[in-house]
Amino acid sequence: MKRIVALLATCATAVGLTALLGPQPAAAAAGCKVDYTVTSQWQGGFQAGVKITNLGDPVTGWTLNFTLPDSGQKLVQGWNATWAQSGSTVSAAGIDWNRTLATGASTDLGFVGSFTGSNPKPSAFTLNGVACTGSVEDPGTDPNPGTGTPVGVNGQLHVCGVNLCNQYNRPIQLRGMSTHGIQWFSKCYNSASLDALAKDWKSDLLRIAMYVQEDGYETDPAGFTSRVNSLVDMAEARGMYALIDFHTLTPGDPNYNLDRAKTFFASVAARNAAKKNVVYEIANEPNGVSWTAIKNYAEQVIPVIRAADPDAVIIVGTRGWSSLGVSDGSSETEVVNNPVNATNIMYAFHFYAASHKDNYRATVSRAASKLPLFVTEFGTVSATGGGTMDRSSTTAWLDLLDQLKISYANWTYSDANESSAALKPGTCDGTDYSSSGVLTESGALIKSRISTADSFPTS
Ligand code: IDC
Repeated sequence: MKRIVALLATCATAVGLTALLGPQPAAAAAGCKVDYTVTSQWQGGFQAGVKITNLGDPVTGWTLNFTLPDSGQKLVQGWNATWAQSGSTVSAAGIDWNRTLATGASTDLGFVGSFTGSNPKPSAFTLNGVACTGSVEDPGTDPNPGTGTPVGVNGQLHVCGVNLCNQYNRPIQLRGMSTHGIQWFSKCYNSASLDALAKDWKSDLLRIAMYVQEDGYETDPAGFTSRVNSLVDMAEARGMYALIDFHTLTPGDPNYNLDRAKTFFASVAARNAAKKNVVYEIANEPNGVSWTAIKNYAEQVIPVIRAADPDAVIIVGTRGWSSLGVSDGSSETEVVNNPVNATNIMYAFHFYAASHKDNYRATVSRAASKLPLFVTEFGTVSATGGGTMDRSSTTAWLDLLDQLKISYANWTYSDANESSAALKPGTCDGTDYSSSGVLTESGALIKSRISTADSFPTS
């Protein structure tokens, strides 16, 4: 087939082609649509999303080409494809998990570019040499709208490349909420509140924050293990993923809790091994401790989980309160250069939008093409969990995470008397979790982001 295509190309102007080659199969239908969006722009630079939709016959490999405007635009770095620039032409070639595109299928790429002067849209988008002039009505991503929960649609998750992938081996983003410390706010996690989370918020996941210290697990291991398990079941019954968060915080060295972690994870992994909705987060926020020490902890806890539950995704906290080291003056390179020796794992990144801004976002943009990242905790406020909500920083963050398909959980689905809480104080003493009146400013913003339709690929 390749040979014929090459020949056709060479002989494109020749007459009598049919006579030359004999009867031809009908030419493959081709066509494509490109949605190009500048998702953020700053002095001299910008980030763009490029969504390709294949409107022709299925392809098993593709290259997208486009022309940068004559304004000093340059490709700096791209993701979800192999990117190159030659002169003003940029090419992006499909990679292992997205090189097959069925008819109507889409894939999202993105890149960071630099520019001088103005920043117009690139032109002449082609897919495998065919101009992407197609248009489609909003394709709608769920073929059976209203049916299927996040777990029902996506099934057992795994890590593929730098992405979280579903049972169809396609990258997905999960958007959801974290509990507050279950030792303090257990009254907030009941049938009514979890129904609201699944149905009204359309949350894909519940992160179960089990503090180890601060009156948490260490005071009653059996009791907290059983409380976590029952929340896993409640999430499962509603089709939500459950992130089991071993919420270490103070002391910051996870090795302080190594024996407890082994005991806890051996138990929850054995008990939940057959479930498809469980993801393990082995250390919330290591701090004041080196990456080497965190890695050493991870390499002792991960095998304990694997022995009982071999196929689950496991998330490893990172240095500097899960900032990939940035809050400790380091960067993601310490992880890239010395990754945890295990497969099917991701790395945690946390941010608080009022405290962590452009340099943290730049880190995530860079790291996302090298490391599988999961934002297992973030706040719309300052790192204290209080203060004023930062709407613009939160929006910039969530746009970035959507673009990169990075999953996230917001701190917190609780009625704590602090601005990071999504529910107003006193809500959990009542029965209404659904009306807009129970939402804080942060809750309203986050619910509006989480409750939009998911676009989980199903083939
Ligand atoms: C905060 C809670 C607050 C509690 C404090 C100490 O919001 O009510 O008193 O912990 O336990 C984190 C941590 C998370 C923090 C949160 C806000 O993972 O436990 O919760 N935060 O400070 N990292 C950065 C911020």
